[in-house]
Amino acid sequence: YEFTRAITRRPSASITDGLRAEDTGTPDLDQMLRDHAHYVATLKKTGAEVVELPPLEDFPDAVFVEDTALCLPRGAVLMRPGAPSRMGEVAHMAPALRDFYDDVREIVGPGHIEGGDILVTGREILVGRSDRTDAAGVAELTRIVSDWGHNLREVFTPPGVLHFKTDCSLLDGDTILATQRLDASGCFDGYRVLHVADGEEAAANSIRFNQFVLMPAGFPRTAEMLDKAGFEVVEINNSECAKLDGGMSCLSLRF
Ligand code: CIR
Repeated sequence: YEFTRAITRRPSASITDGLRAEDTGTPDLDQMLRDHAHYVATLKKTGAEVVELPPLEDFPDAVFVEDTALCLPRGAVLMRPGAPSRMGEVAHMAPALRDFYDDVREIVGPGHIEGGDILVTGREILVGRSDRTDAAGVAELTRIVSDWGHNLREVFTPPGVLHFKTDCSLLDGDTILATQRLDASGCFDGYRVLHVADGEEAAANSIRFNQFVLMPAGFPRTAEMLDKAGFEVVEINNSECAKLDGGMSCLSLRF
């Protein structure tokens, strides 16, 4: 959770065509741009260098950069999204990663894996199988990260939940914020787990970035719980990304 850099991408007008499980309204670009600017400014406030890549009109979901790569201390891995419309985003991310990493590897398939299903903790890498991430994708990533000395553990994203990190986030090396439904699967046994408040499940897609916990706004009981637990919470409006099943983690690659 201590980072010196992040990569983001500005939302494009095509976000109105972004993928969503359920139609809850058309995202508003101006509002999303304001929220995105607040997000980027918050990351920068920690002293981190934040790369802001230009919008990609041809890829409506490209603002959700997290799904295109995994950034680790010794190298980065380009993902192979399970959503066909998102596959082409990866090639647009590759040059930005090569600016920072000498070792950039790639999931070549046939499996699929998206960054939203990967949680890196202080002791291991958890990967949740989901509609976007399959066994072959997990197996290919396992081979790559074991070269860099990481243990990877395959777990499962609850049915109906887009990504593993839709329902959890890392608060410190050993502490996880999670929904009850995900924690009930036992995947966090041995960790300290804080639960989001009942009815505030969407608050689980938060991120710890240096001194801050960036949280989607509108979940007051979870925000208060985190505050009492000693975390410095910054609430960021997420109404427009939420219409596309996106939250705080999706909007950046952090390393
Ligand atoms: C999608 O369905 O792929 C996008 N609309 C949302 C991606 C959210 N990404 C994430 O949770 N890491």
